[in-house]
Amino acid sequence: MTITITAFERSPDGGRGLARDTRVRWALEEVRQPYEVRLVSFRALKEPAHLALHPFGQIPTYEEGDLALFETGAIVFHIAERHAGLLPNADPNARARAITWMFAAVNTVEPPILELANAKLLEGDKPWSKERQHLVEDRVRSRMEQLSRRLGDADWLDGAFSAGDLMMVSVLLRLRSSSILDEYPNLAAYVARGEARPAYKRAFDAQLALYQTSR
Ligand code: GTB
Repeated sequence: MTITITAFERSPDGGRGLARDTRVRWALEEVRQPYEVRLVSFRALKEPAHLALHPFGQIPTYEEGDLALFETGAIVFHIAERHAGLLPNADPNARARAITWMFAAVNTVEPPILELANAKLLEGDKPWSKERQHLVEDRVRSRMEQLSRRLGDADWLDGAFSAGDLMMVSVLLRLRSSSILDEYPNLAAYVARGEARPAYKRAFDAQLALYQTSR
């Protein structure tokens, strides 16, 4: 059955892979599933046809036959459940821990990182923005400190690479534009390991090519 995902018609990040379709593409590449991409304009995101797929009017969505999903955590989990390669199969406890890391990525680590991006993008011109930005950066650092301590000198968060790492690296990539990631060399190396995976490279190149050809 054909898998179709949605992505921005014009990516505001210019194809740097920061829009959330990249993590879905990455998961599909890891499990070697072909997919098609439907590009959606900002206006079309809020129109009924897209809202029927995604109640919050966002990308990405995932369609496969009768199934339509939104939320990257749920989409990547679905892909990982259906295809071998992203979740441990033999050990149910290891599988549960990998899923836990997926939730940790979107529930615990992503919120302060998003807050930082919003503080810069949406509030940068406010008179109080500098002061607030320090507070927000400290909240990010606090999470990075904890994650860095847990990762230690391991390659991945819990044994072999899993959907938990895919989600966590995807979330951390958003920190690239600040210097915070480099304050934690093991996390910077962790992100680089994720980006070096052939599946990530294919996903990144695919979204970049799309952006370049859609300009
Ligand atoms: N929790 C949802 C998920 O994980 O699927 C969040 C989805 C989401 O935020 N989608 C964004 C969107 O559709 C695109 S990725 N926004 C349009 C809207 O809400 O109207 C967020 C994003 C956008 C741009 C950059 N960038 O330019 O760097 C990075 C990330």
